[in-house]
Amino acid sequence: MSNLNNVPESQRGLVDLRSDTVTRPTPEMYEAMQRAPLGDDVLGDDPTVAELEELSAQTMGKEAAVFVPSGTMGNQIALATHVRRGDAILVEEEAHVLYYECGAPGVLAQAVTFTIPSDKGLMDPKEIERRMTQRSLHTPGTTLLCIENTHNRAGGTVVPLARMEEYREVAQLHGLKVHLDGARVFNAAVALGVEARTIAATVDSVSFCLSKGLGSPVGSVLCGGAAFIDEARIWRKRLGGGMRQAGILAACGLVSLRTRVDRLAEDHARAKACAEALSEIPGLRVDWDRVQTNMVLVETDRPAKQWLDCLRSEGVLALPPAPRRIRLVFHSDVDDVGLGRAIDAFGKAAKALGASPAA
Ligand code: TLP
Repeated sequence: MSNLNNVPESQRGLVDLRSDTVTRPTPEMYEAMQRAPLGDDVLGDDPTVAELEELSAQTMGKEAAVFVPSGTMGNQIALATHVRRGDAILVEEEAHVLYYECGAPGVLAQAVTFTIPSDKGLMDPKEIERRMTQRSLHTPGTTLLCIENTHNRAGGTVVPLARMEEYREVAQLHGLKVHLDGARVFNAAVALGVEARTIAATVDSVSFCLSKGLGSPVGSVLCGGAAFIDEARIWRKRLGGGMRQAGILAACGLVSLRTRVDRLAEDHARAKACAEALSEIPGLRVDWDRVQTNMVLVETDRPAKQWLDCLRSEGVLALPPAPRRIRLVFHSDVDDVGLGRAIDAFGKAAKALGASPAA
C-alpha cells in the first residue's frame, strides 16, 4: 500500500520514481521516534543510536559501526579513514563515489583515483591488478579498492558473490583494503538470496543506506573493524556529522533493519514487470540484463526531457541519468496501482511524441 503519511497536498497522487530516497516514514517509524530513548550522541550517550550501531555491526558481521547522516558521508569517511594523503584508490569508472559525491575523494581523502571500466558494473579482477601502483618516488601507492553493490549507474546491477570474492583475493594479494559502497547492499542480498553479512564478509568496510529501499527518512551506517570505526568517528566529527539527539532518526533505522529488508523483493518484482511492459512501447528500449533489482534504465529515442515532460503531465516523476536515458526506481511508496499508472503514462507519452516502434 502507498504510504501517504505527511505527503504535501501538491505531491499527492504523484508516482515518484525519481529515487528510492523519496519514501516517507511509515506509521511504525513515527511511533518508534516517539518512543525512542534519547541522549546526546556526540557525548556518546544516545541509547537508540548505540542500539542501531550494534545491530548494524551484527547484521554486517563487523566489529563496530557508526551512524552517519548520509551515504555520501559514510563513503567519504571510509575513504579518508582507509587511505593516506596522496595514496591511490581504484574504483569503477561510474561509481557513485566519483560521479555524485562532488569530487570528495580528492578534497577529503586527498587521494588520486584510478578508474576501472566495467561491464554493467562488473570489473575484471585482472584489470584491477593491472591498474595497481606501488608507492615509489614517482607513483602513488594504491591502498584501497572501492566497490559498489548494487551498482547505481549500471541500473541497480548486482555484483555476484563469486566476483566479490575475486575482488577480495586480488586486493589481499597486493595489500589493499576493500570498501563497499553498499548503499543498496540489501537489494543485492535479496537478489542473491543471501544475508547481507555474506556479502560484507568479502570487504573490510561497508556503508549502507537506511534512507533508500529500507524506507527511513535519513541516515546511513558505516561498518568495519573496531579501530577503523574509532578513526571514522573522528572523521565524522571533523565533517560536522556529529548529531545530538540522533536517536530520533536511529529509531527509524531500527525499524528499517528489523522489518523492511525482505519486502525489497516486491520492488524488484515491480521493476521487472515495468521493464516488461515498457519494452512493448514504441520509442523505448530496456536493457533486460540490467534489470536485476529495483531500478529500470530506459533508453529513449529522443531527448529524455521530452519524455519526462509528458510523464510529469500524467503525474509520474523520473530522472534522466543521461541525455537519452530515464531511470525508474521502485520503492515501498509505489504500489501496483502506481506501477500501472507509470506504464500508462509511458504509453500516453509515446502517442503524444509520435514515437516510432523502431527506436
Ligand atoms: N544515490 C542517489 C543519487 O545521489 C544519485 C540516488 O538517487 O540513487 N552510494 C550510492 C550507490 C548511491 O546510489 C547513493 C545515493 C549514495 C551512495 C549516497 O547516498 P546519500 O544520498 O544518502 O548521500
